[in-house]
Amino acid sequence: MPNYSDFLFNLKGKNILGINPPVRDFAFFDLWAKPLGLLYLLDELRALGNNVELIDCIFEAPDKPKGFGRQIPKRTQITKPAPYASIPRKYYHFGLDEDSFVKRLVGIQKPDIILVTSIMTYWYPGVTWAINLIKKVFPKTPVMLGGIYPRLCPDHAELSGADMVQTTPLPLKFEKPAMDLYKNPGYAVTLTSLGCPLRCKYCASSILWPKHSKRNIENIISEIQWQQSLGNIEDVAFYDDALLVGKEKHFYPLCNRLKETLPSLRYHTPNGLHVRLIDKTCAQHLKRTGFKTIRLSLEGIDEALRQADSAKADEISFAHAIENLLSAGFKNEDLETYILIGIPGQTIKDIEKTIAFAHSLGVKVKTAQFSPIPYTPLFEKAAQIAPGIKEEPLLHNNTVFCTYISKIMTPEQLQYIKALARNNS
Ligand code: B12
Ligand code: SF4
Repeated sequence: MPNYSDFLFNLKGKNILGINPPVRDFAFFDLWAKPLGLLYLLDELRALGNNVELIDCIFEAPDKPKGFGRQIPKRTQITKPAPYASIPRKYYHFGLDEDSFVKRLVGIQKPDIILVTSIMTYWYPGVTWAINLIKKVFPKTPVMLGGIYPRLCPDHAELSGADMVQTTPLPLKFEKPAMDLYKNPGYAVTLTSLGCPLRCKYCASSILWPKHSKRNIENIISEIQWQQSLGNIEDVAFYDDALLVGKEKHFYPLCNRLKETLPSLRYHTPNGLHVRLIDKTCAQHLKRTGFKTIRLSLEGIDEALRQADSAKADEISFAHAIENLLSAGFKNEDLETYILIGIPGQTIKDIEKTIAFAHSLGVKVKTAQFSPIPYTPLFEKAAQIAPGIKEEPLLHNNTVFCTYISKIMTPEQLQYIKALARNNS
């Protein structure tokens, strides 16, 4: 498996350009979605004596604000790629268009190497679009592709047009993300821990991060302080998979330091929190520290989910978590839970039951549609229904997998479920 870490960390005195490509998808929401891995990497390469620059195709094309520092990017409707041809939904390019991207490339100091990141596997069309244009402007400059897509689809990513593809984990120091490369970052981002000790059958966390580890608390504090010093920052998003695991030794001391040093910031957990771990003390820490957006992971109370999710939540632990959060001072409208829909074996009745349960506790429901992720046990199960997912990452797309690809439910059933989830009366 190609590993370019020695090559990267021996670079010195070079001009390095980082690229966050546009997203091509049916939908895209900015849930504090910065290219965090690339930003940590650029900061580390700068500390080694290189000059770094960034073109973020998403955040350099803002359309309208979405609250808490976020922006919805500009979108243009484009032709669907062949595997989506029969799907009756509009498909978009989110971010800089071709002219603006080329203009940015042309205006930049000639790079010695270009680093392209990637996030969702099914966002690869934005990656290949960017690499193709980069190659037109800088035909001789080596392009390296990294991020989640080549980690999970290494063979496919070899066809991206990049000269080097990093398919294995890259050891980083995680000092601070290079957020100063943005004119106006809007919000701060952080990762207080890597990976997760649980093993849900639909999740790639343990594949991407085989070991669960926590970062040094003082480093996290200085990293956030530094981002705050860039100006205009009132919000911080945590990207952790398992923020609350080992909470007594890590999360509580971190909360105490955040309250002491950064009391005016609002904190957000766009990834769901483990509800089993939200006891009274934990709920009080979350409230006192200034956590604002609390997303929880109920996922589901049906048998198919029980089998898949390493018992991370059940009715009793979920009800206790809500009670604890409410008595700590959160309002019902602050609390939203993910429920996972469209996993193989789940029925519409199962989903109705989970939604009714969450609503009975006054909690808002956010439906998260299942995306089959390579190397996970549920990927294999999903491949029995939709074998094409093994060859074509576009078919992992959460927006269309459960309806048009696996046909686990009809589009009408999905609309019905979404309406049911929204209707909390
Ligand atoms: C934060 C997060 C989100 C955020 C947004 C993230 C973003 N930036 O856009 C939110 C909450 C919005 C989100 C949403 C979803 N997510 Co998510 N998310 C994550 C999470 C937890 C962390 C990503 C991250 O930033 N990690 C931290 C950084 C440091 O890691 P990294 O970027 O991988 O960087 C490392 C390397 O890749 C490398 N690297 C990065 N770039 C480059 C570039 C070069 C050149 C090189 C050499 C190296 C390199 O360096 C780093 C160190 O090794 C991952 C799981 C995970 N643990 O990684 C899931 C994950 C990416 N999400 C996933 C899923 C399924 C989803 C959802 C579909 C969930 C759902 N069902 O609704 C949604 C879909 C969103 C959408 N619009 O389609 C899946 C992937 C699915 C897929 N098919 O690709 C993951 C892997 C989780 C899982 N369940 O297994 N997500
Ligand atoms: S608890 Fe969350 S991060 Fe951990 S394995 Fe399960 S889904 Fe993945």
